[in-house]
Parts: sequence; C-alpha cells; structure tokens
Amino acid sequence: MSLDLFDEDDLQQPTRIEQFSTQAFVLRGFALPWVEALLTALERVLHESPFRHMQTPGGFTMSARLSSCGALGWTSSAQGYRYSPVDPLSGMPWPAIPQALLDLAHSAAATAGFEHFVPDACLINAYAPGAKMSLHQDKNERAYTAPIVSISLGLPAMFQFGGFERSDPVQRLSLFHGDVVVWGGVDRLRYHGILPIKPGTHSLLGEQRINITLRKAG
Ligand code: MD6
Ligand code: FE
Repeated sequence: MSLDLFDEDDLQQPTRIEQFSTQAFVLRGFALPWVEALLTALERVLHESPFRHMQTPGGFTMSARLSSCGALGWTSSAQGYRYSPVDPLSGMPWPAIPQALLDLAHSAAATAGFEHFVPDACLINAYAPGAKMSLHQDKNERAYTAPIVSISLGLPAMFQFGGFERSDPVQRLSLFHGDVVVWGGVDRLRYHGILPIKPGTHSLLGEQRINITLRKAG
C-alpha cells in the first residue's frame, strides 16, 4: 500500500507511506524538514554522552557505535542488555531527549496510527561503512504496547525485517536519509537488522549512517 499525505511542516513535500507489515510503515522523507534541528540537537547530546563501542553478552564488540538520551539509555555489556538511568561512561544521567526529536517521534507515530506516543528512551547508532546490526528483537522494554520510531540519517542502509524466530524469512527494505520507520502492535517483536553499510559519502553526514530509535522503555 502506498499513499500520499502532506506533512504540516513542509506543505511542498509529500510523505509517501509504505506499509510493509500489518503495523509497520516507512514514512519516506518524513524527517527531512527536521534534519537541521536534529543535527544541532544531536551535537549537544553527543557532547555529553559520546558514541562508544559496546560489548555483547557473547563477548563480541558491536560494529555500530552507540549512545542514548532520555530517562533511560540502552547499554550492553558482558552482563547483558539493559536500560539504565545513568550513562556508565560519565556516571551521570543521560541527556534529555531534545524537543525536536520528541515532536518528530510523536508526529510520525500518529501518522502511522499510534496516537499519544511519549518516548522515554532514545538510542542513537552510528554506522561507518561495513558496520551492521545482526538480526535481533527489541525486547528490553518493559511493555510492548508503544511503537518504536526509527529515523535514518546519512548513508543508505538495507534493513531486514523478519518474523518471530531468527530463522524466519526476511523482507529487505532500503532506508534513506530522512526516512522514518514506525512499527508496533502485532509486529512489535519481529526480528530485524541492518546489512553492512556500503562505502560512500553523504553530503551532510559524510561516511556514516546515523539511526535514532525512540521507545517507551520504562
Ligand atoms: C537501525 N534499527 O536502523 C537499527 N529497532 O540502524 C533497529 O534496530 C530498530 O530501526 C526497532 C525498530 C526500528 C529499528
Ligand atoms: Fe532494533
């Protein structure tokens, strides 16, 4: 299914909505009117809580670098995955979620049929060419009633979207700068991942892809 809507913040720019599962949507270019505000806000967040490589419980180093903002931030270590109110690097609370991100997430969620989305956790991933995210489920959140809103910036990525078992077949979707993925409901616990990022240079972000996911974790 594909339909055209007009985004309030940029009446010139139609948002194409692609439904790729019952409650999973790509909003093409939805974040474009917010990009400048997002990059300014990200700079402030990353100054307080910089990107870092994390260890998986299995002892591997994740190829994407991560940071967080919000009341809860996502951490991974040999002990496991968990949300924490404190950034283990600084020993301080994570920076607040910037208002521009809250507004964008709320608006994107509503566009995809999820009203009243108020995230308390925001995970920021930075991928250099070659970095990837293996198939995983997002299941460290306390409840699965809220959707996840995922913003792609910079280099394109091939997103994999599977079933409820790791070995289930996957769909592949290209995600581009400014695209927003929203999914939840019956699709909330599907396996998904990112194939290795292809080398390239993005005009605004250079040799990287940034992904921002907003969640209700607590
Ligand atoms: C990424 N995203 O796009 C990784 N998880 O770099 C995720 O793992 C993800 O995009 C849940 C919902 C949307 C996502
Ligand atoms: Fe995920």
